[in-house]
Amino acid sequence: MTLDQPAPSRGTTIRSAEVLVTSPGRNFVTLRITTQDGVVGLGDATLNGRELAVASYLQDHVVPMLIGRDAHRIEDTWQMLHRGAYWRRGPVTMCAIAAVDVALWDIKARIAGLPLYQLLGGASREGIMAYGHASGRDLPELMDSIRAQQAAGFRSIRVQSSVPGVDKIYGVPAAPSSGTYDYEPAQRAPLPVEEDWDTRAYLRHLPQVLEAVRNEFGPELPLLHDAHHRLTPNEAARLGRAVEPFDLFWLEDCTPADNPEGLRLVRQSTTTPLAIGEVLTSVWDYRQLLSEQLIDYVRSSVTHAGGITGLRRIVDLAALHQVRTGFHGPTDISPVGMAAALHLDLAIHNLGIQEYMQHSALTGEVFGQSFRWSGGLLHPGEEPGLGVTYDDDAAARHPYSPAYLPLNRLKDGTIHDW
Ligand code: EZ4
Ligand code: CO
Repeated sequence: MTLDQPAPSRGTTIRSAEVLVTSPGRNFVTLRITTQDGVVGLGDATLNGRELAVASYLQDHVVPMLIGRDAHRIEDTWQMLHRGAYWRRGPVTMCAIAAVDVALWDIKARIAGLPLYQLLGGASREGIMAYGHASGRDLPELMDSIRAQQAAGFRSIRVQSSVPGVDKIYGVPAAPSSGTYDYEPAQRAPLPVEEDWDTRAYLRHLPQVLEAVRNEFGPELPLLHDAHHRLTPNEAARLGRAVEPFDLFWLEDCTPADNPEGLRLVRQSTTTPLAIGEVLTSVWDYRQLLSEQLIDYVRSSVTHAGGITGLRRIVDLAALHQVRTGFHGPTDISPVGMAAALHLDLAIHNLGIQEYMQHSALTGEVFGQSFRWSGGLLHPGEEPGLGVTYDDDAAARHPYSPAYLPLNRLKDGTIHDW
């Protein structure tokens, strides 16, 4: 077939595709695609703690298939990489596909001379509501952290807390962060660090924390919380019910989504809104969750769910079931992935909220960004394409450094969901 082999002289033919690994404070993998005409597109391929697997997938198996293709053919390229691999779904594959997809959207929008959101249907709103992150080892520290997030402009805030009897817990840095919240769960070390977990202590403690926060800040402030996959459906049902009086915007990952039937029990037991999906990578992963209306918010990211093209399939299925979005936006989504999310957020109708954890100044030395942040709202800006640049010299100053997400153990040493 000649379809996949456009004439090499065409200006939009892909001339090169480079896999770029850098670590300005944390590891990032970026795909840079360049056309014969010299138009450059960037895609984020960062998979926290498994970065080099995606880099190899791209370098060894995807890049050779891209050279010589027409950069304009985004859907065809997506289908080629998805169906053509034979092996389906999974974070490594979908992250690699995402990087190609986003880089091609970046190129298409730069050629059009438009910010990417204009190609996705144009703006559906003035700006994107974003939530920040607060945490504390005790209540006074937590209240200070919430105030610091409000001072940084956030109008919606995720609340994580230490639990008495648990030494190290997800979402709470060992020391209070000054200014920006810079929690990074992946520790730079040759092996994963270990955290611990006690479900009964957590279920007793969290409702008291949320009650204190609600009393301190009043009824208006939207509050979120992440249970990070640690509960059974029955435990999640009990927690959802216990925190109902404190009016959460959402309870995130109350159970692992591997068992969607389990969410039926949670649903029947509580009206606390549920957000799930940061580890899900495909619309197929969401079919039951959405068609049975078992969740309220979709948590996937552009970076991990097959790019703009892959995530849009999930967003549109969610819309049929009155489910809204809350895309995953920790600092392990690179500025390229965040920009792609913001363009999609601005364009879609069923936006809920966007997670926003500001990147460090060091990360900003490598990735130039053009988004705006004001009044608690994000906007991707008006630069053609994604609006993100990549500085090779700055990137070279920060070579890859092994880092892993933690392991989680119960008191008796059993591995638990982290
Ligand atoms: O643990 O991005 O809601 N946010 C989260 C994150 C994830 C990390 C994993 O890489 O759960 O903090
Ligand atoms: Co989460």
